[in-house]
Amino acid sequence: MANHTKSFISEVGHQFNLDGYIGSSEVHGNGNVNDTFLLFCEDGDSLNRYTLQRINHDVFKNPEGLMENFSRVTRHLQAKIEDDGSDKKCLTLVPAKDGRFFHKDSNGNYWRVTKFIDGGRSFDVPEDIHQAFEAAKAFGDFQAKLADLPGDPLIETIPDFHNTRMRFDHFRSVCSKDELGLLNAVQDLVDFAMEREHLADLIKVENFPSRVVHNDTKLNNVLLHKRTGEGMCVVDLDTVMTGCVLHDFGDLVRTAACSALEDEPGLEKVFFLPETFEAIVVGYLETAGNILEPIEIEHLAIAPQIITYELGLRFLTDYLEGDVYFKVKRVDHNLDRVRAQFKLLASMEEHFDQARQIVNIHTSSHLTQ
Ligand code: GN1
Ligand code: MG
Repeated sequence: MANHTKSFISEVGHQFNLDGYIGSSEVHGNGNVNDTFLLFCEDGDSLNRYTLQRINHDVFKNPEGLMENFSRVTRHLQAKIEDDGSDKKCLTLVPAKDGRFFHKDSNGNYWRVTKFIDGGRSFDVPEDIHQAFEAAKAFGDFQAKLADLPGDPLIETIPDFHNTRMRFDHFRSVCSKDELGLLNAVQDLVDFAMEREHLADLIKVENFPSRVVHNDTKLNNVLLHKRTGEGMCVVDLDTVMTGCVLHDFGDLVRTAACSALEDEPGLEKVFFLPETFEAIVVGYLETAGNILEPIEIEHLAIAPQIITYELGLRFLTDYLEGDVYFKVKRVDHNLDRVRAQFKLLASMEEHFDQARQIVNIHTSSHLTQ
């Protein structure tokens, strides 16, 4: 679906209230689900940039409800940022010409536009520990700011998104059918997953405080200030909904306390980084520490293993189903992802005692404050 022509992208862009006219556009980012473009709008002497996204409605079945969440969340965050008088940023929706926050094209695709955030950078792998610390502060701050979101609960943009038990059961059923005959070649990965079934039941959202969380806290979903390195803006709000803070914490650890890319084929390069983990714990507690309950703190050390396992299961399931969900850029891309995630998980398991100690050190002082 990423193959939209430039003229089509311009046509879609024209449905929104942009300042200036669209001079050019380019494909942007490396999301695995939506299609993202940058629009460059010429307005007299100034050049305005916007981000245009097609919402993948095979994945997000209720794009209008999703955009309602998006709008509520960004308005709430914006008001808080203004109250604080801080220089943090939040995504700003640009309305379509009909006043709605999305445009539905003639093919039934849903599009939205946000203002491009200047002055930030995102990283797939952190360059240093400080970046992981800043990202953790930013995601913790995001949760803390949304703790008092008024009104009805947000709609569930993807039901059971982090229901690891359900992900496991689906994986097992796909294995037992093996409709594409791919199972034999990946038996080692299937065995690895089966041996860890107990992880599927350790974090069930219904057993934890129900909060507004991000649910997709990869390191590259936070922009860090280019000059100061500080966390500046949390992006990718499609999965913001009621959930458990541990999935956010865990997913940041998965992507930031890891030595390599999520799909790194050279497995010897993939391992868990305990010092970075510590920086994430400290950064996260600094902003979200006050909202956390003991049951959440008790699961901080295990949470990264759960989410890494869950994502490994999802990638492996997608491989066995014929690459129908995640975008793939090369042959066996999903398999590279599974191997890297399972290698990371094994490395997390080796360091589990150390991770627990790190959490204990920082949370005991936190709890007695
Ligand atoms: C997908 O599209 P992107 O890259 O923001 C996925 C996440 C995964 C991630 C792994 C809606 O996110 O759950 O963690 O890929 N999003 C959805 O890179 O499934
Ligand atoms: Mg995402």
